[in-house]
Amino acid sequence: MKSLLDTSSTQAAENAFQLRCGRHLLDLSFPRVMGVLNVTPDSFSDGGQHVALDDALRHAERMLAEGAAIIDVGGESTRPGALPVSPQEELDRVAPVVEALVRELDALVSVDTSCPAVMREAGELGAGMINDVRALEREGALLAAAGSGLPVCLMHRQGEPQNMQQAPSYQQPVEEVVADYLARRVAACEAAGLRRNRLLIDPGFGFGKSVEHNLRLLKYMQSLQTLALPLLVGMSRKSMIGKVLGRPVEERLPGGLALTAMAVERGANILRVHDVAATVDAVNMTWAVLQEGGEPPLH
Ligand code: 9MG
Repeated sequence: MKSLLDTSSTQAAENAFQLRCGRHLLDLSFPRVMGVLNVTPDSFSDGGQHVALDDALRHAERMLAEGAAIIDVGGESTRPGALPVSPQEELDRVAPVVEALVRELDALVSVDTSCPAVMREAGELGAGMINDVRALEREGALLAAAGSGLPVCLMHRQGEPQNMQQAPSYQQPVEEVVADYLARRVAACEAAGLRRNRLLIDPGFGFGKSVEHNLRLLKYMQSLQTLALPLLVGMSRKSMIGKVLGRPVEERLPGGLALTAMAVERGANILRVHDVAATVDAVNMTWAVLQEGGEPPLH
């Protein structure tokens, strides 16, 4: 008979909710917020504001104080129509910021990149995660990510930023994103030596999807749980909100919070957002309902 003092199974259950991210252990037993820090001159919703190192640090510090668990640093814009940058240019933008966030704030930093050279450098710089909107499809990315030792978020997209919103087309969006694409990328990662306990998945809202595709993916997002991997979603300020509500980018927060609540109810583990404080409140409120009260999580 199992002793009441034997906590091994409880610990195993708890560990299933923890993600090793370099020096950090990320607790995913409740939904976490990832703050967006773009270090590009052309990012769609905060373009050019946080390029200077000091500004980037202050902005990240504020997001952490507001409850962000992760800061996602990106040096190549992925907004529709964005042009690619060279690996060196991307490294020059990202590296000093990652280094400073780790050194000055001891932050858990995710690096938003598809570039193998940047992935290789990310671990060395002290980053804790790789966020790849191309799901490690670029040549050399699987090997680079595997060698970094970091967890990787694999995101679905159709097309490339330059053309992805021109005519997105699916027969069955949910099945094609989950079973046809993400499941295959997970298998490719495992074949390259990236174990499942280092993988997260993301349906890629807005990446080669019409408004109808996005709404359907969110409505049926529970389907992603069949892959039994942590689920990251990014809908903050995206055009799906603008198109449904007729709002410009700076007026999309209320719509985004509604989507956040629905995503949490459907099993999202990480919410990638620009507006951290408001999102933390929305997450905590939704979580309190799902838990039927109790303490809100300490973000
Ligand atoms: C970089 N980036 C922009 N949008 C994103 C989203 O929805 N998910 C992830 N993982 N990254 C994103």
